Amino acid sequence: MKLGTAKPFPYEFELKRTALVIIDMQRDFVEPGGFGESLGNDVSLLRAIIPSCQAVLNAWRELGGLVVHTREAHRPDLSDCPPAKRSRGNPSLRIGDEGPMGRVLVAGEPGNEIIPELAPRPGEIALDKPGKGAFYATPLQGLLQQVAITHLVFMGVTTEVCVQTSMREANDRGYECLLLEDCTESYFPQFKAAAVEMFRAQGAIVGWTATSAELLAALASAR
Ligand code: C5J
Repeated sequence: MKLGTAKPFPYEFELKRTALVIIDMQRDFVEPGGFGESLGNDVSLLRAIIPSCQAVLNAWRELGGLVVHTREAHRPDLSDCPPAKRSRGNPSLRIGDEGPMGRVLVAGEPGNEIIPELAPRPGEIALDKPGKGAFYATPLQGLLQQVAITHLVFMGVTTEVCVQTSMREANDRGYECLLLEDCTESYFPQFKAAAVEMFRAQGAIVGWTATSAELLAALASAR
């Protein structure tokens, strides 16, 4: 398949060698009343991408493509949360504290679940990651190698934090990465815009960008 209008130049991929990676579409980041909102963020910005993410996920599933979901999640004893990470942010609501949807960024808590609109299905990979990147302290690379994945298509939040870190980690590991611009969002629109420009600058130094419409058209022609 080829996305002829991807930036900065066409992106080619084989579905069986490509995984759709959905970063951290968790209730605590995306839903009103969660951790993200408690930090003063407007979650409606993030909620706006749910329909385009759903459209891509549904089309990907119909073609039998591999799907990877991630959650920013720590063990209940916080042994995988370095003090340097926990001590920053909102001092009155830290990682592991009791928040509006259970303990903040702790595995198994209600706020840590992926939103129901994009909930993982049996057979899909769903990973807890204690860092911002999807590869750090997770089995992701081994799982992708087992099925000979070479290309990754990214969606999720937030663009300049966990999506950016994951895409850069993937790029350094040799994956050909595409970011779907209308399937990723930030609480800070200017940070998203800058991150998107950075990914594709200097001849795709981190990877490519495209819209969900472009990908959906390519997937439809493969049916
Ligand atoms: C943040 C994330 N923003 N998933 N996490 O802390 O981007």
